[in-house]
Amino acid sequence: MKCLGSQLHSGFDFHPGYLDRAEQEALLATLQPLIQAAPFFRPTMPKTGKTFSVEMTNLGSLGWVSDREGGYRYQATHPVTGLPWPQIPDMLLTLWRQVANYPILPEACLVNLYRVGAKMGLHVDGDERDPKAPVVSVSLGDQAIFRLGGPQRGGPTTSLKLSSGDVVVLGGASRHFYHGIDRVLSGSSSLIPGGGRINLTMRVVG
Ligand code: MD6
Ligand code: FE
Repeated sequence: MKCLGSQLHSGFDFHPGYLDRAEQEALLATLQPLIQAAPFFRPTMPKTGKTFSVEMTNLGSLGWVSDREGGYRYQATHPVTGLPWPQIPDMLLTLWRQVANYPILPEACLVNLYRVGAKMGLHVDGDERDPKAPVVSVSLGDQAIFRLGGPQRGGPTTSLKLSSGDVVVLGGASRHFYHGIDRVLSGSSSLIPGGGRINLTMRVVG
């Protein structure tokens, strides 16, 4: 466990190399048929309808989606196929039990796919009702520059390079800190066929 300077005792945990290469390959192999059943889609922004550069899908009883008409929300079905999301695999629930330090299991696992040029602007994960539950994030594939700020937009930020197998926990106060992905270092990992980065974020929706 490592804390970052100003985020000390904020509930932010960083576990570099939490999954070794064999575990990363096993997790990716487990994900492949689930992603085939619930293909990546490209969400759009509320109101503007601008498309995200990140492609997304979900696992669990609820999944996070966004579109111009409905805005940010959780729903039980895939917006394109109309089918329920595949279950969160045991491997991920086991990881949650190991690092989340929280008695309730996540209902939602958002799967983000970053191909060349994709990034994610600074945001707070704010669509969940349980404010005490942490968000647990697992990174696979290419390295990414993760930016972590504080509770207010425009405050100081710290950058952190996330590599394949790294796990981040946003708990406590950091649960509501601004964060985003500035860029992905294309070609930095051989894990994902076709290249890119997958990030899994498990959440208790409440
Ligand atoms: C990403 N992660 O790593 C984006 N959210 O691709 C997130 O937005 C995130 O890493 C909540 C908690 C941890 C995270
Ligand atoms: Fe987030």
